[in-house]
Amino acid sequence: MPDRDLLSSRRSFLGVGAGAALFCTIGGEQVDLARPGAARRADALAARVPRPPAAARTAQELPRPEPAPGGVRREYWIQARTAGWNIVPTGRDDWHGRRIGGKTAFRAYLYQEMTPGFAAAKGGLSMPGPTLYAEADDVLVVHFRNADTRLRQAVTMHPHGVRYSPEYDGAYLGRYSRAGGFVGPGGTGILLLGGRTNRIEGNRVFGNFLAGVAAVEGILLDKTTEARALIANEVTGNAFGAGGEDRNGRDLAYDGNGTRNCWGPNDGVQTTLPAEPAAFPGCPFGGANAFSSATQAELLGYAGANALKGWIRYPHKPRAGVEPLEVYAP
Ligand SMILES: [Cu+2]
Repeated sequence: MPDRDLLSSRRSFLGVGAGAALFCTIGGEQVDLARPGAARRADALAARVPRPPAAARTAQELPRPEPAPGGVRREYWIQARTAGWNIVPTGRDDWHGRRIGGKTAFRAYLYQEMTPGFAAAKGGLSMPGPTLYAEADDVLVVHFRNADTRLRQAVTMHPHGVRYSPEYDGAYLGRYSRAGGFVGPGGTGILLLGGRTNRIEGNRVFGNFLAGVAAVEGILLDKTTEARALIANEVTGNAFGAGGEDRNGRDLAYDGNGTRNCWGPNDGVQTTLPAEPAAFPGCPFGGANAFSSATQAELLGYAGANALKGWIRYPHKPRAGVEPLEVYAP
């Protein structure tokens, strides 16, 4: 068999040793995977892949599949995170009946099912991810977030065994990727992107490196532009920063868009964007808020995978039974 076929033959794939060259192309650059440090270089390149323009459209604008008669909507909450993962848990290639030597454990992206609202872990981290159960005529609604803080790469979730439209394919398609094909790392606790009369009340908000609660004009809404403005939203009675032990990068961030949006009293607010307290009037507040195009530009600059540029990192407080998300150190 000629050498070039080794790479395309699945049967022989595991037989390719260090002597053969395995290349992968990320963001237009080629990485020789046989070289020392190649994985780190590939990860660094993947973290720099820019957010595709088509991925800026929000999922709310997309046509929503509805259940067929007799079916129901079944909602799941799933996050992606990296952790150490052994890709050859038995140490053997049972297909060819031989041992696999060398390094078999790597940092890998894994899926984790969460309780509604991403409140708590429901299962462990795994690859493949959890099985989602539904019956014929149902619609599966999957809330998916990128909760990784180490590799800083956009991720996706691609369905199998169900019918879906291209909008929900969850595949990276270069500059044509849809929103579900490029889910960047987060860092924001609660985000209002436009919206009216939302009450954010009684939450404990801590450990978000970008911002605890952020509110920005909903400029991504192309069809219903009248719904872009933030109107009469209230952020009161929340506790920020877990008693000062697990601070948010910024507790509050707001571009000042709209009218009658008010911000307090809240406990533990130490840092805001912008810094001026006047930008965050307490509740109740009537009248126009003070719009800042500079603040809006800064906040929008942190959209998607660019969120990491805006991170302000504080140590997470250790908590029993919870593995803290570690901070990536370049
Ligand atoms: Cu597929």
